[in-house]
Amino acid sequence: MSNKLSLLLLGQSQVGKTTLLFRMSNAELPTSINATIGVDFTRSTVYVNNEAYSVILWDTAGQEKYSKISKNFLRKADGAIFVFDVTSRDSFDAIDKWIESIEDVSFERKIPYIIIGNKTDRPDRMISREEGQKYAQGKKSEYFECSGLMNSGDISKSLNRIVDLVIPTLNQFVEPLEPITKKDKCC
Ligand SMILES: Nc1nc2c(ncn2[C@@H]2O[C@H](COP(=O)(O)OP(=O)(O)OP(=O)(O)O)[C@@H](O)[C@H]2O)c(=O)[nH]1
Ligand SMILES: [Mg+2]
Repeated sequence: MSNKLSLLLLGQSQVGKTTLLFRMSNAELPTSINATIGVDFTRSTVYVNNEAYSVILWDTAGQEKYSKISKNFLRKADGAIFVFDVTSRDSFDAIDKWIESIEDVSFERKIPYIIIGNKTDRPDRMISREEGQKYAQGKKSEYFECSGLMNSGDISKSLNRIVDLVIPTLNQFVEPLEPITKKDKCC
């Protein structure tokens, strides 16, 4: 089995995806981060049961004008991380739309995903942990919280978990479409 996998980070602009990516790859956080243009990537190594997995983390742009590009990358991803900002209800509501996109492509194969509420360091929180958890449960998914800025909370735990969920789905056998036989033809 291959020990390589790719994960996609999706969510509204400014929720902190790029910041989380720096943290997940243990890279030093730059003093300022520009809005992502198109799609970018970084690498990380995750250990599951003492086995090393080489992970490519695809960072997408949250800005609406890039949403088509971001969604297209779902086809190439083994798993997804949906991020929202716990101080922005708008960004929380937007998660639904991103999840729908994964459902659009998942007829081809199953793409596991998790949900992260970011910016827990901020005092002006709008979405409680309970609300995030309840939402994730409703989607049969799992919820994590963190602060990318402070490098605190569930950052590595969430990365480990999504890798864990993806491993059994790697090298999934996709049923070939049945060839049309004479029998199937109506006339
Ligand atoms: N307070 C706080 N600010 C954060 C946190 N994470 C990111 N930010 C800030 O939020 C802003 C946006 O962060 P980015 O990581 O660029 O957000 P993004 O989701 O990649 O945005 P796009 O590339 O436009 O989609 C930056 O000013 C970050 O410093 C956090 O955990 N807490
Ligand atoms: Mg970004």
